[in-house]
Amino acid sequence: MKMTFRWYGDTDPIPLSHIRQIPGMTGIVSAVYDVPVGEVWPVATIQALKTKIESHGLALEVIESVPVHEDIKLGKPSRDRLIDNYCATIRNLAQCGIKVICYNFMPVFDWTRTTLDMTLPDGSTTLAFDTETVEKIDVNQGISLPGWDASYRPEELRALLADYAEVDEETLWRNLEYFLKRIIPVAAEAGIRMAIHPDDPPRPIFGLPRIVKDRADLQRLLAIVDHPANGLTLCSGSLGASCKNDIPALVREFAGRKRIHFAHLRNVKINEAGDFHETSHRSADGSLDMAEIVKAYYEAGFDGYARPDHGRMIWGETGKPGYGLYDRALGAVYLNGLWEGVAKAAAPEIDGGK
Ligand code: DNO
Ligand code: MN
Repeated sequence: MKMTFRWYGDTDPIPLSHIRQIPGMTGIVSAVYDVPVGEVWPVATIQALKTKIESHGLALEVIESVPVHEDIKLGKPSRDRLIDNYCATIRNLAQCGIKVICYNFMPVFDWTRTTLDMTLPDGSTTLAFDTETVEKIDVNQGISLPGWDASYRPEELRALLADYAEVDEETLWRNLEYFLKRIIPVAAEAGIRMAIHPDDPPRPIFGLPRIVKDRADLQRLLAIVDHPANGLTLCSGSLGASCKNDIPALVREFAGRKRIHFAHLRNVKINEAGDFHETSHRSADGSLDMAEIVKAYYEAGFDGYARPDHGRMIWGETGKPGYGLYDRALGAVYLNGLWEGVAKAAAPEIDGGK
């Protein structure tokens, strides 16, 4: 398992020199942020990002994310040009030594939360989702939830939601299939592994379809193009927001089939109403058994990339909610500790089970 850390580029308040000091940190997960969605990422821009990261002794082998244009998800005629561009970006990334591309196929919104700063008993703050709050929102009146307002103007959002009125789950599957059949051969030839991130939370919201939310969806997705280049980002916190998903079992199955290329490791505290909040990574603090999850990866022979995904805001830190330095650093070290424990128990003769 190669531990990595997400970094948002030059505007990220966390310096690479600090990330490098996290024990066991091997690389950065990042993206090109100044190219509009749907356009091609130039080699020179990717190379400059990589050179900067490498100058801090860290690797850049995973991209999160290359966003998928809404017209592709909607199946609009413009998708062919946009998919050509996506393929060009895949080739350019491969040329710069990238190995894994994370992406998602969630209509309109990426992860959805109702608050970005719920206070936990210890005074830290965290991201949370309250089902009732979301159910009360009338999308036609406009949506006001934290983190969203920046992405779309109200009239743009209304137009986009109107376009999606025609897209049910099966249509979205067909559009995903069309996309995968075009991009996976290109990725396979370039030596890139595509890794879809599951929907977060793993259920439809605001009447928008969500199709990457449970075991059956993951199986269906992998079968569309049955090749290692068509793989998964297994996000424990996203899938784990549904009590129906058994995360260690999913890891055993899909890492066993060598189809997990990127592990997002984080914990969530869930209830049966579907509400949840993110917690520290420690098993005792949330609903997921992180030790069992890490053990499942170890036993499946996982040698891909992992990251602590989100963290709480602690020690007075400010910045992008979920993406502070301290709690993610603690998470990374805790997860590496779990790995070392499992590895040593399995093979005590190998130093630290490395
Ligand atoms: C949530 C995060 C996501 C993720 C994107 C990937 O768990 O990991 O924001 O980065 O959905 O496309
Ligand atoms: Mn994730």
